Amino acid sequence: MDNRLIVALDIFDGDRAIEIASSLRELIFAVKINWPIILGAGPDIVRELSRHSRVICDLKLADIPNTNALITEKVAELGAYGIISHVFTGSDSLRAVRESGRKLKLLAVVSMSHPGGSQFINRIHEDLLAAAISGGADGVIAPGNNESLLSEIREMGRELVIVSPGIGAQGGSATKAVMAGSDYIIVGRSIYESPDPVKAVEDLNRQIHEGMAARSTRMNTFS
Ligand code: BMP
Repeated sequence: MDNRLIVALDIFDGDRAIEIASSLRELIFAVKINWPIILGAGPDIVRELSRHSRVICDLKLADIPNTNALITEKVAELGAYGIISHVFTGSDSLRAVRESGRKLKLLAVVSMSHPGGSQFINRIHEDLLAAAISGGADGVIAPGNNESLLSEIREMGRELVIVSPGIGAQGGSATKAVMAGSDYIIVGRSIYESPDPVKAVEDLNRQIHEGMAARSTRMNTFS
């Protein structure tokens, strides 16, 4: 099965996160964790979740190269699969993440899905995309609920892996996002707040596969 769904576990409770990850392991590509669970359950949650799934640490790094490198070193040590970094701080900051976490998949944020995204970041996505590529990113984060921006980013980077949040709670459709260019879909609340997360994931997987069947460009995959 070609799993393209990444589950965002934006919760505090480590045991619940492990329970969700282990129940979904055959159905998803990875889990994505962010500050809520790292602050709620401690950094070892990365190691524990890694027993059940690939783990992408969404720390949205936005610092000078040295600080970014130190954080990345720890994330790699904890056994994560990937890391998410901002790139508006410049290619040198992103390159520090690349060099400190050689084995990590590196995703750079080039545009965002919330309304405030249009205030600054989504206006400079072309420059951010160029900096992401020159900084050594394996893929970029682009909004699944903004199909015109997604298509534009897809057009600018045919070889790019595009990973998209903004589905469900933020209004986007997984099918439409994949048709517009997303290679992987991130979903949080529609899964972890569902009374039946397995069913929620099965429904989303169906929607993603509908998008894949209707898509005109090829799907890119993490190598
Ligand atoms: P939800 O499906 O509950 O809206 O969660 C989306 C997830 O993707 C959250 O973890 C959020 O931090 C992340 N995200 C986002 O929503 N928009 C972006 O532009 C970038 C993100 O990383």
